[in-house]
Amino acid sequence: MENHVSQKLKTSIEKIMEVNFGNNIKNGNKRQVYEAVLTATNEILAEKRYEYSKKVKEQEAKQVYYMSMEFLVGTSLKNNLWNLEAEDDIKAFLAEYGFDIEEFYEMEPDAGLGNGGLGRLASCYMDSMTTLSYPITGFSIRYEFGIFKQVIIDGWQNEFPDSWIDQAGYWLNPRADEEIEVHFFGNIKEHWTDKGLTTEHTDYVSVMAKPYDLFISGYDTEAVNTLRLWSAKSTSGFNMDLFSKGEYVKSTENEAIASSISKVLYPADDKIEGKSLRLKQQYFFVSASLQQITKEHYKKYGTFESFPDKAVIHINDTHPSLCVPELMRILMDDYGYVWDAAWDITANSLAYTNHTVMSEALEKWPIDLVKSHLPRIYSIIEEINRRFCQFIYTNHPELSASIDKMAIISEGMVKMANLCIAGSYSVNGVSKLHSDILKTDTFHNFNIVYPDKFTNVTNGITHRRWLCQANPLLSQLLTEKIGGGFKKSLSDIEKFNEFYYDEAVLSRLREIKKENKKRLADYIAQKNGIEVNCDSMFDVQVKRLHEYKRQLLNVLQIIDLYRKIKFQGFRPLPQTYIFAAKASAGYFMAKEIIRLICAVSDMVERDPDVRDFLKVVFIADYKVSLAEIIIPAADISEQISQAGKEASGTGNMKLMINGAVTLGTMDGANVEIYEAVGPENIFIFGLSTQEVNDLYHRGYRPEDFYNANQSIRDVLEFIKSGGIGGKNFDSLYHYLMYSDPYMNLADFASYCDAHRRVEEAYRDEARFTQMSLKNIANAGIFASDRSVTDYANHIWHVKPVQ
Ligand code: 26W
Repeated sequence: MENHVSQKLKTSIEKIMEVNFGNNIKNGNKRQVYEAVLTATNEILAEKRYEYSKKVKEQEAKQVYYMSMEFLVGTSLKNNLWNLEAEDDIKAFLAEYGFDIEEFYEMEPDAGLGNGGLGRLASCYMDSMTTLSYPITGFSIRYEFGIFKQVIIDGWQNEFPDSWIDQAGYWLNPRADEEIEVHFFGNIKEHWTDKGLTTEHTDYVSVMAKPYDLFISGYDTEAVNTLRLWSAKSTSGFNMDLFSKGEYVKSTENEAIASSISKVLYPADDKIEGKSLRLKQQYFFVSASLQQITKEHYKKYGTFESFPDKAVIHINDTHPSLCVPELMRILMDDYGYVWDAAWDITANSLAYTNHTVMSEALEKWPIDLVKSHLPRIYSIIEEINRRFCQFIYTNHPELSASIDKMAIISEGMVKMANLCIAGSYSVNGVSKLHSDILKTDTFHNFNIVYPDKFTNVTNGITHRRWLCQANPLLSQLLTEKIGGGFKKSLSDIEKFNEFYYDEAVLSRLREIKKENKKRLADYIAQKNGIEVNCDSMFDVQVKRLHEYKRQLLNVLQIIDLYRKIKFQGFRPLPQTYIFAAKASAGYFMAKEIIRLICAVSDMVERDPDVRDFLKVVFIADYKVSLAEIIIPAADISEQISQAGKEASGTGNMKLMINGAVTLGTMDGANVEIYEAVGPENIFIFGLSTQEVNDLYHRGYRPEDFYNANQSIRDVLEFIKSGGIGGKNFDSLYHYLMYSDPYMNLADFASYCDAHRRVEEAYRDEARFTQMSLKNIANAGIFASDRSVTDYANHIWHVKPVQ
């Protein structure tokens, strides 16, 4: 029976064809009907949004405000139609007029408003919060250009602008009626009034923040939440005087300066870019969002005493950490609260999640930069720091020696993580191991001062996108065998364990994996011109390119295997190594590693002695929609970061639920995957976090491992001698021989041994399929539905609004 949403959608599509194009679906062209379908779907969400937000207001429900510089949304049409349970109906409706919905899915560009894990996690959480009917609003920036398009030319990464709005802007609902002004630069003047010392901000430069709302759908719920994206524009706009004086460029200068704030996403992932524009971006969306949130709260409740009971502001890593001083500024300067009252409200309304322990990613801003760009904010940070240091000296004199490490302002820098910890009531990591490292290492002094603040919420993924929509064949088999309940609550998927010995199910799983491999093989043939063997084992490593994620270790093992096949008559089972990864634009070593992977791929492709056993493919321009094609086709999930470096990982969870078996170190959430599937359904190798720390302290010398291992010597000398297609990789040879900071050589032998164990397991088809089934059936806890419920119950203390 067709659901009423589908009916409304069809009517609306026809209406839009008439109104927007003076046409009808019968005679409309693909572009027109594409636009009508997206616009109609957006309208349905807008109506549901209106109803739901009314209910939230009526029930005076506590709301979550999720502050993030990144939301890696991907495409939205398929997800929204699937969540609205209208996909099949609309597919059939369009087919009646000769339109293939799959073509519309391909026409929609990804909304790539993020770099990697942190941004995608935020989007998975928006889907889960909405499906579970929790009221949440996401806040970020409407970047005109998202994450760059990656084009590989002669093995070298080139970046091109990603103009996504033209084709996907239909999801963005402009709200000019809710524009907000944000102030930069200028001076602060303090004067005593009858109300005490007040601070005035003068000679500031104003930027107008214009909101665009992206509606977030959920599955089987009345709820629709909002992701509000701020766009920057000048308050003074075009300068007619200058123009009439012929100063054409100068006349548009203000607009250019203002709009540059929301022009482009910084492509840095795990490495800070201390650029002033990045600081302006952070303050811009934080100030606009907090001004809106406080204005709405005050209009409704007339006081901020109740603020911590009605709102929680979540800081997604340190990038929105200016929430701490900005909320203080608003409460004191705009609403006249005294310091202590303002601090009490602030520190009880903010919660912070850390996503990395990489020192180069822990943001610090030069004092002068903050002082010049945000004078009022800096004066408040100074006072927060003064009171914090006082508190430490008084209450924890034993920590006075490490005040420089704990202080918010020290060594000429403003340390954003310390500001977040001092100004939030909750600090959590994103996997058990990571949260332990935060407490025992990264923030151990703070854990002494605030033991109750530190908790853990292990990451999760929305299985509706990453299983049901990306792998419909597997989703169908699960529905047949265990019912459809798992779509709403993934804990049901555990029932699939009952089919561990069911031959029919096991062979169906193999067929499904083969189908998904064919789909990926077609993509690779089209994009890379490489024919991959779908009967070979697909070994996949897809994630941002970073030294600590050790794509280099993966390619070193491949070179070793290549040499064993070519020179030692080794005849392994056919295997295909698939890589996809973007490197931050200025990250030379990461780009060199991409160049090596591409060179190995070419070398193998040109080698008749080897290419029937081995294929290596680097698929360019990794993004959400590409991950949705690669992940369902994977047999092996490479999660090989140096232990202690990957905070959690979420790709590991996506690959697991699609039946890939993990080959990994005991790092991040791999440890919890190991606990979920048991030692016989995962391949673990390498040094543990403790062993890594011990080796560091003993002094790690990569050449010791070179001297002790013939294969390492063979592989490195092969690289040095131009063995890889005659190309020069001296920089990587020296990097491995004389620094190798992430211990690729120390874990090489154990890693190669693990690969031999993988091959042996994969040869036993029935056994391997059972391992695959175990990974699917035990993925329930890695649902982002479980993660957000943990946040809701243990950190945010919010209830669903039915
Ligand atoms: C300042 C530049 C910058 C930009 C982004 C520094 C750090 C980041 C992010 C924190 C990097 C990131 O995405 N971290 C990843 O977050 C995921 C979600 O929690 C984790 O699963 C990954 O392990 C972690 O690397």
